[in-house]
Amino acid sequence: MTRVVELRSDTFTRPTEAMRRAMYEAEVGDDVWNEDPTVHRLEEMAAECTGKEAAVFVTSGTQGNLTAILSHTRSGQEIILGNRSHIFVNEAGGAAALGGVQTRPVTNGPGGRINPDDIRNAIRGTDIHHPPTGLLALENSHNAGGGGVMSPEETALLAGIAHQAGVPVHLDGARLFNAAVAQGVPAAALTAPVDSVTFCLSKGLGSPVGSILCGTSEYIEQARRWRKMLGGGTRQVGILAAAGIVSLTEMVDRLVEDHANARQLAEGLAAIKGIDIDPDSVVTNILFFDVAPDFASTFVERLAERGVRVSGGGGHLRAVTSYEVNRDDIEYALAIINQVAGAELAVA
Ligand code: TLP
Repeated sequence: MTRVVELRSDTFTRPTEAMRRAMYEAEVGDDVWNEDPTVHRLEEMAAECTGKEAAVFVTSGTQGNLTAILSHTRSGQEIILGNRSHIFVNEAGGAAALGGVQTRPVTNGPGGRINPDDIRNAIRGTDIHHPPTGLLALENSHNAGGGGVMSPEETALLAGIAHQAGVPVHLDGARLFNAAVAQGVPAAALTAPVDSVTFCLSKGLGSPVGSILCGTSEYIEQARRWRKMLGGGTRQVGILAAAGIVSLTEMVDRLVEDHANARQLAEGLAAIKGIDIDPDSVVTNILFFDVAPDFASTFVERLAERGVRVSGGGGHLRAVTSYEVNRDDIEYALAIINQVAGAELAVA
């Protein structure tokens, strides 16, 4: 059997043995009736580690972000967000389709950074020709920005600009704990400046399903109604929350290993002819590398045939590390990439 090194995404992680056991043993109730004790426990833990009053379990990051947007805005408003943010690029236009809100993209620079002046300039005034600004949405770590992170200070600066104009701030923290661990700060330091945050249990934290939306108690009450409307009210979901509790207790601190592995992969890739990457830009578990666009799809196919799975297109490829990829897998992947690059990219 071909050895597989799964680098397409940390979403491919399968639940650990401890999660499967916790799921089997979970005490459950009907969560639409607010009677699932395991969900309550997970929501309390999530609120505590993000420093928010309350939290609600949602089925995915996409549902969490959409629920957050619907709970902050009303139809006809505009939300400011990065032009390479997941919400803008990868969430099927849900905010426009279901929330009636217009998106106003500002530039995500290297690492996903946003220039504070761009936010200042994007906030609308009172001119009746313009849609009122209803929300600023940030992302940390930044997926398309190669897993780049925002510090508590940067977050506070950007959020402060919005708040000064009376605009609330949502953080898409799908990989919030990667951002926290990479900077050696508590997650709550990254979420203190924002009004709401979504984080995912089903990425590097290994749960099979689930994300959490956190905010004030009043806001989360509203979010529960929107979640219901979006079909996200689920029943004995303590089965999933049980895995989520394992994610938060056992899977956070070890993310440093994924970051070290991503860094090692980046350094190895940088030494391969035909591959372009700056290893210093890799700070969490996501890395992008460039190959000649003409060869990219053959390159990805040849790697996949040899069990090394990366994603992306147009010469801009992505690799994501997770707990299912160890040091030895990184070395193996680099050896395969080296061989395939020698055959496919040397002529590029
Ligand atoms: N990202 C997925 C793909 O959709 C690209 C991945 O493999 O990285 N916010 C961010 C920053 C994300 O990276 C993702 C998923 C989401 C939200 C959405 O989460 P899900 O997939 O649970 O809806």
